[in-house]
Amino acid sequence: MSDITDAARAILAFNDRGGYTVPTDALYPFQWNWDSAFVSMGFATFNIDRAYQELERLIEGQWDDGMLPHIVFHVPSDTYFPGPDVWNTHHRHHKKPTTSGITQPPVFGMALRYIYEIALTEGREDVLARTRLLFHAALRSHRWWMKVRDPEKRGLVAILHPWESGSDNSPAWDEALARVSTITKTEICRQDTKHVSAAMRPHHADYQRFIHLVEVYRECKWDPVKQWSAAPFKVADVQMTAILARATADLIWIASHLNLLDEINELSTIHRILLDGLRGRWRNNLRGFVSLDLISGKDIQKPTQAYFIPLIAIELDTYQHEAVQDEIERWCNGMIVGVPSTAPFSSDFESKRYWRGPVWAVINWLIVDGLCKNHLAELAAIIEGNTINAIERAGFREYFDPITGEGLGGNSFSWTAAAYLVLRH
Ligand code: 9YW
Repeated sequence: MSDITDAARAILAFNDRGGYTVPTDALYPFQWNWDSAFVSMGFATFNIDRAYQELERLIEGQWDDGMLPHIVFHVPSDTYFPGPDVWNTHHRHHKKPTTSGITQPPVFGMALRYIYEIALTEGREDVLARTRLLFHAALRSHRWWMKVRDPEKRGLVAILHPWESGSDNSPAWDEALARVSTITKTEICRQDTKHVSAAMRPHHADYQRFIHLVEVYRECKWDPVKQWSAAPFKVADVQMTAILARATADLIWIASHLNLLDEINELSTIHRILLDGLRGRWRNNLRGFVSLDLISGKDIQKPTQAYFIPLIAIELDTYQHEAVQDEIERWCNGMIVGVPSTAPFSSDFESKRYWRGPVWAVINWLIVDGLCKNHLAELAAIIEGNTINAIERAGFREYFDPITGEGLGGNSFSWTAAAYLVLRH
């Protein structure tokens, strides 16, 4: 085992707060939904029990309607804004930890399959009951997605807040977010810029809009039907839909192993609906998949990493196959490390600002996976190698400048450590 693999494991141990992992100390002091799913896969490369525990601690925060919240506030901390008081979702929970009121990409189902497969190869029959319990939690959350976030039955699930996307500050949201008011009742006490340079973080007006959205939904008392009608921001997101579709396929795989026939049927229907929805979002002229702004009714054409995420869920046709390969190569041309989160030729590109150019190891992990699934193994190997090199050169940083390879954002970052462990596995 290399020293760097040791270091990656040490980061997961350092960020362990008792069965769950914070993304990084201080900047993000709670349990984040999709971070934990990635982290559980990192743990699975060396500690199956701890991998299961990560997901078990996450579902402690699951809502009665099935939603898996984006943050679980297990233990109070004043180093992050907005905390539980701003969200004010307490009323939904009895003897459960408080949580935020929105969700994040459902990588959970992908993670569960990944760790279950490793457990099986290790002959760990004892994980069956734990797998079953987590499977049902995931299934409840997928039902929530379909019912609550695709009520108009497009085969695409919608986000009501940029924070749900996981790509919070992406230029993909600029136009839709510009319609949201900057007026807030809550005093905005940003903590992020105390930990990381303001030049790498969202602008103040964006934070005002983020908080305005929280207030709108809080006033709906977090009732999903009321939120759908009141939402001033509503985007059918291809990245989210692709992750949900892929996680659904992974749950079908688990259900087959557990011999859960009704669940296989139910999930297969969901899977078909989502694949149909995704296929309709391909644009030949852009050589990628685009999200749909449900308020303006317009395509979101901004070139971001989301263009390529559907590869994890669908098989490309021959034309798409070549187009995607050329497009990814174009984005990576001249970069020390690709794939940039916004295309370098775009006027929105900023190599150091949060989701507007920098490279995320977990996004590359998804792109590598999607390329392999689509038989583009050579390109996948290049991106994988560059990601590993970036981490080895700059450390386990939150994200990387694609032009210089410099490590940026938070330090000792859990999902970067997990990505390293999985890509090296
Ligand atoms: C924030 C924890 C989270 C990720 C998101 C990322 C960032 C938090 O950090 O959001 O306050 O802006 O955008 O994807 O889950 O790592």
